[in-house]
Amino acid sequence: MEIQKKIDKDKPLVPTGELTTCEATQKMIAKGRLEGVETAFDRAVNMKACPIGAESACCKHCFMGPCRLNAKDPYSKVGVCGATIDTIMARNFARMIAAGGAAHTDHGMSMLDLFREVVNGKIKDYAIKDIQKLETVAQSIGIATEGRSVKEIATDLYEQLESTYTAVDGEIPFAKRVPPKTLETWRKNGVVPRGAMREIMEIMHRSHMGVDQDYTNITRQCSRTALADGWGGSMVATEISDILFGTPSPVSIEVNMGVLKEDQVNIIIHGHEPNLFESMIESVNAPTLIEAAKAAGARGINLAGMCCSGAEVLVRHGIPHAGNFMSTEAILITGAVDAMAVDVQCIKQGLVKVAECYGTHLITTNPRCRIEGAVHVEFNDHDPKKCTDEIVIKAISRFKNRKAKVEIPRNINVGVHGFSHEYINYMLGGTFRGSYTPLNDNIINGRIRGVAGVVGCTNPRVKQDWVHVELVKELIQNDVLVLQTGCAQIALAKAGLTTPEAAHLAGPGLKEVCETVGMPPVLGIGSCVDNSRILIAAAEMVKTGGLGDSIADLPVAGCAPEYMSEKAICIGQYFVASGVYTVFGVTFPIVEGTKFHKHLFAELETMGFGKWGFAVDPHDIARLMIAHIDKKRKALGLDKARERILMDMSDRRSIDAA
Ligand code: SF4
Ligand code: MSK
Repeated sequence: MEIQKKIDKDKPLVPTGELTTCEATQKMIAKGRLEGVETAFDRAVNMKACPIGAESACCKHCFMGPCRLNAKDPYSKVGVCGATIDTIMARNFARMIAAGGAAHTDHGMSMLDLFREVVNGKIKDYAIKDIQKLETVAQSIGIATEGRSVKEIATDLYEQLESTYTAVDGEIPFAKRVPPKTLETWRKNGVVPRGAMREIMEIMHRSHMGVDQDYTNITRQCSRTALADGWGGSMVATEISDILFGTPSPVSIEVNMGVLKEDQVNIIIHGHEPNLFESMIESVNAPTLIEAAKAAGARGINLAGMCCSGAEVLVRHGIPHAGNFMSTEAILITGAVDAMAVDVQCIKQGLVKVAECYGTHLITTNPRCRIEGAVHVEFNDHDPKKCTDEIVIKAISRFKNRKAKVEIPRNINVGVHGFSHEYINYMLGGTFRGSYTPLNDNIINGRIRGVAGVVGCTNPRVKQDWVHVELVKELIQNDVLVLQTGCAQIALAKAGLTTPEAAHLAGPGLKEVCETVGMPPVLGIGSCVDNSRILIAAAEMVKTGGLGDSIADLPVAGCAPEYMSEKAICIGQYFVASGVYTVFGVTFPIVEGTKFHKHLFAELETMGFGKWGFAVDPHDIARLMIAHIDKKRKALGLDKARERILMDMSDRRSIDAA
């Protein structure tokens, strides 16, 4: 085994229990340290965040700079060009949104390219799996379905949805799904998106040196670009993936590193786009490849997902999920992973070194994402199994020649995930009267206090999973129903909170609802592009009635307590622009007390949008979210004031023991 020799054995290391609450990850960090293998956890300790960059008080948009302002005294200086702290921070924020939105919309466009080629018959390895969903999506944007063939409907749908990306003028197709009063706010403020390409191009232009230097005007384009992601690129990705691969409904899945099997060929898929994984499922089930694995001495081929690739397929096929973002290096330290195939987004370059140490094949598959030192086997939708078969063959050869010591943590947890908007509708109302009325009724009668979206990544700057779990425990104990996407839901699944049995941890009202319906108090609904499902659910709550006229009226709040990516900033901004109070943890890339900060954290709400919030401690985050939910309940005339239940130590112990 090639050792990285990066770990300085004489330097005291942070105890693993302070880095993560995930036991399996703790064990693997410790094993890695003994074997001289470094992970992002140790790098984060050694790489202190730059305090000026952390608050976005620097600019390198031209070569008269780079310019650094003083975050402690933000109005004491301006850049060489005269740019103020507000301009600099707003431009940096805009570019984060451009990058995050580009990632989601490019993913969505890839799904739409695939859909087009399936519809016109040029791709035969995939087919339209959910015709009912095809019809519903088509109807939602005014496409006639009655008496028309699947091909006719799908062709029209493709043509309309293409404008989500390419329209140079007008409004994106899914603007038709936005509640009228929310749409009115967008129109009044000039933020209804045109095609994503136009919005991303404009935001890059505006944030160039010497263009937009009014932070309120830059924020307007931030909202427009982010909405082109949430109600555009991401929503198309979700809807087309459902049409092609099936709309999720709840399945019981196993999570955590214990899903690896020592006597089998282990293959991990990590990234975001579902097509690679869908083809891999076929490859690992091919009799010839199973035979080849057996001939190599394995009992079979074991496929698991990580990060959002894992979240996509666990909700459609019940494929086990081996861990979230911060566990991707750690799992390689088990020595049991024979191949890790990746596509796009959230793939740490550090994986290459760790994979090398354990002889694991790290395989890139997407032309957008090659990594120096990784093997590239290109995935092509026209012949997908050529790539996935080759990955399996490489994994089998590594199994046959395994040299690394294998140590698989025994940790396995079970969760029930896959609560698509469609399933929530059915679950609450039944086949013949599927609707959100029972949800709204239970919010109105106070059994459910409100709804929270707790989403996003894990980040080595905070203890992995801890903030997610503590926050969600407190929310459900206060009768707040929690919806989850991305890596967040894996943190909660590992803590056992995504099963119907976890209802006993909820407050009395939410518990009663969960027990009646048989649902968990924490609903895992998909990957990070599937935050669009939360937008659809919010729109449906408004449409159902009794909770106000716009998304901004709803007793809901959002949070990404351990976020790390620019995509998360873009998601946050599209929730804020849609009317949702959205709290971020870890750090916030803006200097507090500045005009731009006040604009994002207060003024946007007075304009009819939501607003941003920030806190690091999970209980502070819960306090902010619950206070906001209560404020909205009060405005709707729903409430006598209710007390927020604070967990004392004995409560926490009883939850931990559960
Ligand atoms: Fe400095 Fe202005 Fe150039 Fe930014 S745009 S680097 S603030 S001179
Ligand atoms: S994978 S963006 S770490 S949720 Fe979507 Fe997880 Fe965040 Fe990546």
